[in-house]
Amino acid sequence: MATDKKQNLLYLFHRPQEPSFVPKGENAVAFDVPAKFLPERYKQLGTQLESRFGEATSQKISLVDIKEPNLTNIMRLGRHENFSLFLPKHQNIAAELINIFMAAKNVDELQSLGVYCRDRVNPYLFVYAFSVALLHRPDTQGVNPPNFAQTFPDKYFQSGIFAKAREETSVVPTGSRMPIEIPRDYSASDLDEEHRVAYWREDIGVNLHHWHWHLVYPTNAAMSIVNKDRRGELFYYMHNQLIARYNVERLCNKLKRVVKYSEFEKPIKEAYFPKLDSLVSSRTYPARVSNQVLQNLNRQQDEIVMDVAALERWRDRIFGAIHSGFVMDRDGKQIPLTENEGIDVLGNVLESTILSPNPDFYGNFHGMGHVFLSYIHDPDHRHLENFGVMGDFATTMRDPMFYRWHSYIDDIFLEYKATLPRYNVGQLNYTGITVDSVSMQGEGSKPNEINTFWQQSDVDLSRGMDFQPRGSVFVRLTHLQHQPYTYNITVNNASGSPKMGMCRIFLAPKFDERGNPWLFRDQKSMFIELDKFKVNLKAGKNTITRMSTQSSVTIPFERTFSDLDTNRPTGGDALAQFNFCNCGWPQHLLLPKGTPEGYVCQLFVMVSNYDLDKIDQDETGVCNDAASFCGLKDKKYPDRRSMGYPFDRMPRNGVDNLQQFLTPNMRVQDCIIRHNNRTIRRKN
Ligand code: CUO
Repeated sequence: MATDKKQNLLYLFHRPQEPSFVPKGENAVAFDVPAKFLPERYKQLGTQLESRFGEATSQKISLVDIKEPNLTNIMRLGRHENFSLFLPKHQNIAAELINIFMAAKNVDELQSLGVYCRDRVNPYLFVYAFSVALLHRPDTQGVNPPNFAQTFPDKYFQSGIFAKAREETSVVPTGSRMPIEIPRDYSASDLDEEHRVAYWREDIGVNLHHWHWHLVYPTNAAMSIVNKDRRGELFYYMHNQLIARYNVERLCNKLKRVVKYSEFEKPIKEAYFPKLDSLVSSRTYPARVSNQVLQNLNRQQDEIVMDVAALERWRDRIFGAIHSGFVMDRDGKQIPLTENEGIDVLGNVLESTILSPNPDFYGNFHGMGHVFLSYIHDPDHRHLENFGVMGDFATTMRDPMFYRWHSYIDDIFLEYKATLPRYNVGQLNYTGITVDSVSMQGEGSKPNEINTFWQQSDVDLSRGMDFQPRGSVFVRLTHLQHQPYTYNITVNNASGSPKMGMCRIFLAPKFDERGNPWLFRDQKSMFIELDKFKVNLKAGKNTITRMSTQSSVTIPFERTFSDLDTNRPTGGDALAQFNFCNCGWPQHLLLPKGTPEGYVCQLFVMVSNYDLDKIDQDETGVCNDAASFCGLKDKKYPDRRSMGYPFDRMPRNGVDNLQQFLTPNMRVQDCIIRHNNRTIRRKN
């Protein structure tokens, strides 16, 4: 059970650029910082600071003495630089800082180390490393790092709003302040056809999910943190689903599926102007104009000197591994890419993490792709420019190039998947179990017809911004939303005895870009997972109902958007349940937008044999509501099948379309997603 003392650690996330001795939060809590903890700059001002901030402080948190950690290497990243987890230099620095926090003997020591480091190291780096430590230390369970969009709103909200927010807070007293409205379209106009899906790419929930996923699955830290069950496979699957979801969204907006970025010498036609300013570096995230070409990198400051040819070399070696069926480790030993575990190895090779068996040989294909693209505007640092949004987990999903790049990564994984044995009928069917009917039904709507619309929600910005005077200041953003709905599934169990099954629900467009029915081999990559859950089947007829809000893919709306401080339960089980998990797809984007005329999709439901799916473990506990994309905290991935089953492989011979793929335990239902172009204000 969480204690109050542990919760004090959360004050370290408040206003990350202000020193720890400045009062934090509505209650004006400050750390009682001993003189030896103060950075050099403040040391000489010791007593003056005491009298200046002492009066404003209503509660002081005392700190235990610690041996001062050596931060020499970590401070090579300046306080006002931007921080990128794609840059090897920054990754190594982050791993070192995480290790310092992980090594603290207890919470008191962690708190002192936190205060000591916070006022010295780069604020983005601090928040990242401290969050990783809180998520992974046994003694800080129940301490939930705050919503990252509130700590660093500059990574999620267009820069224009900050001046307005400042004005609002200095002129208008708390309580009378008006929310600052962010228009739905701000990064481009409809002249740019890619802008049709900007509402999705720039969605705060999407970008928060991606940031949190990488926070839970770091590439470089202690082995105990990185080496999670099937993490390489989950890297493949979660990003595979992002691409599938993006493609469905594109089709709804009359765009073709995304074209993979694999020809590095060709100009990139997609431009992107992010309209984000970093509050830490006081610099704008650079834009990419149309028709730029990837360049060799020579950026001494970032310790990156690398030719584009390196990407091509790594790629060829990875394809070589796929087609020879093994990767080679550092000692030249072959590690076979086995039917079920090969994808996990390949995920770690491609990403690349410290689990990659041979990073010198297979390189850092995925990560350096991000880096090359993020420096395309200033490859040799002659303009002293920073990386673009592609260089930051918190912002990369805003850029159309994210999807082109990850589409290529996905293609490489699919090339591997195509080498695997196909599922035969026995591996798909569940003898005796028949799915007789499926439907999805929104309240007050016709069956199998779901409505989407725009919704406005308010988010409090005050925590991350160094405003005087204080108090809440809200931004009002507009995002896609769908009506809540229920699945109704009838299943017949003819086996004569009770059975257990895993119910797997997916959705895909019924037609391709040209309005033609799909070949199965293409449609299988368009299925987005909507839900997956265990079902008990009594002998005979069963009726299963399940609500859209229960999805194993999403986290609830409140967790994406609300001010966690205000809504946080105060302790006990409630806090434990609320805990941690900001990883998860946003519920408001569970479904694609659809079209005004009604977009035709195929709802697919399969009930598989739970005996072959189950993992023997206790799955109760915290953070278990978005397991499909995020796994279970400190547990095994709760499904023994290959991720993406049954759509993760090429179909058996003779299967050309979805209908031919079906076994009796599967069922398909046409449904319509209709977009209503109106905006509804969310009730707070
Ligand atoms: Cu999530 Cu490329 O891995 O951004």
